[in-house]
Amino acid sequence: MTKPIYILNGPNLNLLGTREPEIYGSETLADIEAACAESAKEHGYNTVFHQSNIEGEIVDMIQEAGQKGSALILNPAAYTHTSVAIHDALKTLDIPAIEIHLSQPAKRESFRRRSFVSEACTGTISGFGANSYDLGLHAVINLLKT
Ligand code: CA2
Repeated sequence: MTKPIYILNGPNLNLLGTREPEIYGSETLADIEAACAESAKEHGYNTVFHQSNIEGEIVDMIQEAGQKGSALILNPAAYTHTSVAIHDALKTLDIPAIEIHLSQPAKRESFRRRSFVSEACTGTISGFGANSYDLGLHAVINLLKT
C-alpha cells in the first residue's frame, strides 16, 4: 500500500481563520486539512495531517514521517526562524520534504528572513495563502512520480 503524505504544522496555526486574515487568509486549518485530503486522494495518496505548538512533538512527527510516510510537507511557522532541532530532524529524512508558508516571510520583518528549515528541505513554497499547501502537495506528488 502507498505510504501517506505527512502534512505538519507548527505553532499558532491552530488559530488560522480567527485572527490576522489580512496576512494568513480566512480559511481554517480544518478547511486546509480537508482540501489537502481531497486533492491527495485524486492522485491516490492518503494524508496524515497534524498541528502542534510544541517543538519536540514536531520533531517526533518528522521522524514518524521518515519511517511511515512517502513525503513531507511542513509549515514550521515561527520555528522556521529558530529551530536547529527541526533542521536536524529534516536532515535525517530520505523522503522529499517541502517547506511551505502561507505568507511570504521575505517581505515581512527581518527576523523572518532566516530559515533554519530551507537548507534541509527539497524546496520551499511561500506567499500563496492556503494555496501554498496545494502547490506543495502537487510538488511532492510530481517528485514521487519521477
Ligand atoms: O506564513 C506562514 O505560513 C508562517 O509560517 C506563519 C508563522 C510565521 O511565524 C512565519 O514567519 C510564516 C506564524 C503562524 C501564526 O499563525 C497565526 C494564524 C492566525 C492568527 C495568528 C497567528
